[in-house]
Amino acid sequence: MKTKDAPVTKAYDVERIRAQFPILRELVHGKPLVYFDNAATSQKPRRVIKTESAYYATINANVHRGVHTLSTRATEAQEAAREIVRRHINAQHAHEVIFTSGTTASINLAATSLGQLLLRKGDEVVISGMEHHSNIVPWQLACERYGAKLKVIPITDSGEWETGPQGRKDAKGSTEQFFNERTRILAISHVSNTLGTINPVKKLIAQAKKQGIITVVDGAQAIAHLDVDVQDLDCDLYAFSGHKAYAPTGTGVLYGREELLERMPPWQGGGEMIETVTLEKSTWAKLPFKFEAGTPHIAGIIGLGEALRWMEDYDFAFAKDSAEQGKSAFAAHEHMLLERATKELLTIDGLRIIGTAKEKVGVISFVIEDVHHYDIGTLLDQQGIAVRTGHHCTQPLMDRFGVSGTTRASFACFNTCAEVDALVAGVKKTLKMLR
Ligand code: 7TS
Repeated sequence: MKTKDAPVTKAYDVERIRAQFPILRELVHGKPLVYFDNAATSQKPRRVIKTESAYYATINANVHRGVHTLSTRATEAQEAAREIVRRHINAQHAHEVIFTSGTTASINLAATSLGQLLLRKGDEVVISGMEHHSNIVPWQLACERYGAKLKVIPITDSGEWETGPQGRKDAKGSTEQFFNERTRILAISHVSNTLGTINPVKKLIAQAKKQGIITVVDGAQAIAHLDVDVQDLDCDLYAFSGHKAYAPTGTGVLYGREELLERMPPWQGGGEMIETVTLEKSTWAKLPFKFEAGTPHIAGIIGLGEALRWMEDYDFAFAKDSAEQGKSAFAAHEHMLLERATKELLTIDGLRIIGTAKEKVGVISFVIEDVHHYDIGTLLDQQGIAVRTGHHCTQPLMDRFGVSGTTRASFACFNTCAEVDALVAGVKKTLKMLR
């Protein structure tokens, strides 16, 4: 599809980016694919696909257990990927990076292990009302097991925490009413998958830390759009999925501060995670292996490393020597798409955007009076446009806004203005058919 993009920065060339994603040449129902479901999973650049395939073609072997050459090469490639992740999120040590199958597994690890370490009857865990089910249910399970309580930060009409500068404060203007002497854990998303809100996590983490509360960040929607720096955020744990950041599915990370990870008990037992095993008792391997039982997704992990390197090569935020250093070209481009989509969609009669926070990534959720989101999604698909419809695994948030679901378009670095225009035209056409 020909695009009308003006470069966002002097060097941003969306066609050059698009050329690297083979799937963008696919037709859907005879139409060029317009892929706006990046919050569910992003598409993969050729470099990542090639890296994963090259692993199987040239060095496939199990890691850490073998003396043979292939095993050594596979181990070195996997550990190189760990170092890339460390650098990308600015962790202090590579052994603070634990590989998992995704954000869901990372948060289940955190909730299971932290639950055992910290939670006692009457303790409290604080989450927010915009969490993905993956950052609700594991904490519910942990609370149930230890007799702890879940407390929830409410959400404003614009889709922000009601603790922020715009939100309701207590009499002293403080946000600390959510924390008390029984609060043990704060678990919050960096970016909302449904609303696109970028949450002021750093500020809340600082408040939690003052009270000795352990902080867990769900970074699933942040990793592809923000320059994540775990030391700057000062969080204890940070979870993300590789597949939302141009990497293979089945990959993810739980970053943890060394001192906390040392204290946390393992959550799954098996090979790799032990130091010694007798039939009476086992002892645990050093970090990070204590948390990595079983054979990992080696090809995917190596692909994850390549995806992060690919982002570092193409996104100025990571171009350490560039004049554009610190500015994310991807984020700026996606923001431009968001503004265009917001402006144009709002011209449609009866359309309401759910999530109007000031700070947003390129995610736009909307509902249209008297029209079911499922019908919109199905008819857009007929036009080659992939959007997601439904509750987006945020049912409590849907309840908060009094809707059963939304239609959601989520942008990535390869999307174009022409595609946004196609979405708007597609929604208008859909409404003509339905109304
Ligand atoms: N947390 C957030 C904020 C998410 O957006 C998702 C996935 C997860 C956790 C779970 O990630 P996973 O990789 O373990 O599945 N979000 C979405 C979505 O918005 N549409 O499909 C999956």
